[in-house]
Amino acid sequence: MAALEIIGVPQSNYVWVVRMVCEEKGVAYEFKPERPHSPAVDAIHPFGKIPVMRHGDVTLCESKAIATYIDRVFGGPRVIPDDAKLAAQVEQWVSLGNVEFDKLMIRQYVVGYAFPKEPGKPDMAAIGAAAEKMKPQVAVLDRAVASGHLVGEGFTLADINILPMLFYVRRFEEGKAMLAEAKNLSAYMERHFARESFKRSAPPPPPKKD
Ligand SMILES: N[C@@H](CCC(=O)N[C@@H](CS)C(=O)NCC(=O)O)C(=O)O
Repeated sequence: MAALEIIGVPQSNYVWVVRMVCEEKGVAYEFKPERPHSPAVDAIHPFGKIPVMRHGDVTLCESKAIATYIDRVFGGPRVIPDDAKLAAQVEQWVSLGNVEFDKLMIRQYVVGYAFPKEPGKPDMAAIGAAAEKMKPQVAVLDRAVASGHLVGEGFTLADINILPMLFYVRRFEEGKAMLAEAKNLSAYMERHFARESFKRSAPPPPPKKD
């Protein structure tokens, strides 16, 4: 069988998701670190975003599509259940993750800190406003993971999709405080951040500042 290639920088939460799917299922893959809009990415994604995937003559973009392909084509535990209701619930949480949580938690809050428009000067007013808006989202997730998983009785793509976002939010002051107060979510993070699949697909730690 042709090699499975996952393309994109490891720091991207969505690249992390598809790599974690591979690790969770025990699927071997070649990781090709490429930035958004590089020629290798532009050749597959119409808007140059990461991750993208190549498997023989199959190329794909969009993390959900890539994860679904890997789940169906390769062996290992299913991350999207066969059961129609559970599969639809996974779809629902992945969609909420990508349309609601990522937009606020990553694109506004985390990116506000990590990539400020003026280097070294994060816009604290915008970050504070994003943090306020995150509170109801955190409350929703805290209720949703009371059983230990977002969907059904098992670990699914719904969980894989949200874990890298929570990891990044917890790196910054307001996010850390908010998540510490969410007791179900704290227990959920402790449990799943310890998974081998999460650790093996994690980005390298950022360089230490002097
Ligand atoms: N819906 C896409 C989102 C991908 C995405 O936003 N990737 C970011 C990195 S985490 C990116 O490539 N950003 C570059 C850009 O927006 O130009 C997916 O699920 O794969």
